[in-house]
Amino acid sequence: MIKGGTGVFGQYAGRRKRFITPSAWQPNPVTMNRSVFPALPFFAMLIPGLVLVSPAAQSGVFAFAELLGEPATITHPSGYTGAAGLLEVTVCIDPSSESKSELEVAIHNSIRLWNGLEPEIGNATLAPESGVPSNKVDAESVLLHELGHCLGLGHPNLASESGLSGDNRRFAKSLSGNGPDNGYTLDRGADGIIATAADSRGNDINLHWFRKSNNDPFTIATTVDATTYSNDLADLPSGHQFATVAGAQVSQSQGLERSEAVMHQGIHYGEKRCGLGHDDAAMIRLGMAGTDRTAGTDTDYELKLVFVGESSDCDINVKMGGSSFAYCSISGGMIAPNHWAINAAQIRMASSSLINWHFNDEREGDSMFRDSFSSSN
Ligand SMILES: [Ca+2]
Ligand SMILES: [Ca+2]
Ligand SMILES: [Ca+2]
Ligand SMILES: [Zn+2]
Repeated sequence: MIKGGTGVFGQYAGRRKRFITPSAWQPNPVTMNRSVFPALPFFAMLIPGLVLVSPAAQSGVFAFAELLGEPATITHPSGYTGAAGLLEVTVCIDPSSESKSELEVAIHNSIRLWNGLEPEIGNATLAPESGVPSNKVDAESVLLHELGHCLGLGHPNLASESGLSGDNRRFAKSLSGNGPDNGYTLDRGADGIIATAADSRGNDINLHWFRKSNNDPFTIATTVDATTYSNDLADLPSGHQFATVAGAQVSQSQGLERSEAVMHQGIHYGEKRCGLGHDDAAMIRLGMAGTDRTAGTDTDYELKLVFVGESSDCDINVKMGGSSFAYCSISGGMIAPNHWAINAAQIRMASSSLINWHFNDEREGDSMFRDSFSSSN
């Protein structure tokens, strides 16, 4: 859908790509504000068998950076205009959704995590440790990921939209580069491990923001802004060749408990991501540093997601039902050079008749609240 007279519109889902770029489009931030609506449905394909046969398969990136071909892009949640303050983002369940009471628990728990911004090591567990049956997909983990897209985050890994398959989707998100090496350059480097600092990526153009001091996405800087994070490879620590991705295999290669960025595409049957990764929290905080990319100034915002209830009139509307596995369809406008804000976001998750969803019936945080009352006698 293109709204307005001029616009850039793009849609990609898996291997099918379609781009329409009206010739009238000009990169002018003043006039683009209202008229530019890139819409990117993101989704993780789940192929039964592939996931089960390869259970080991599958900081951060902003939505629109790849579509626009512009590494400097930072995408903010709905409502941010460049002014300081509390940014409330509303979340609704569409009245026509399936499994509304189950989704409400998943939304409650996911909002708690995105609002908390408390990264965890060991956040990605597999069955049986996860508590998710090995023949089911954890709806809450998928919703948590899709909410991240709705807030402006992309995949830190090349993912399905690269057109690549299998393990190659785990390399760090990049543009493929032009010239003689115009495809993705997928050399694992001396360590043989995908998506590490030793990767040799030829002319691929990095889109993955990393912590300048250590290029370690399983850590986070005290202050997150453009003084501490970059996606310019020239800012990597000495000896590093590319951005390290917060993928499960990389975490285990570092001797950590299994950890993976929530925004890393690809989830397995029986897997649960029960907390944010450091990379996820860092990307939200980088956005919160605002249009000047400097923390502690009058462009900074605090992000607060708020659950409203049953409606289709929120900043983010969630609906279960339909045939695609899961995606968040977003549109946005430019608010400043290289800064975009989402202006509409819809999450769609497949019908329970197609995906064997697991629903967590525990509202996190509530039990602790009740305990604090009972302990007072
Ligand atoms: Ca490597
Ligand atoms: Ca290349
Ligand atoms: Ca700022
Ligand atoms: Zn995704």
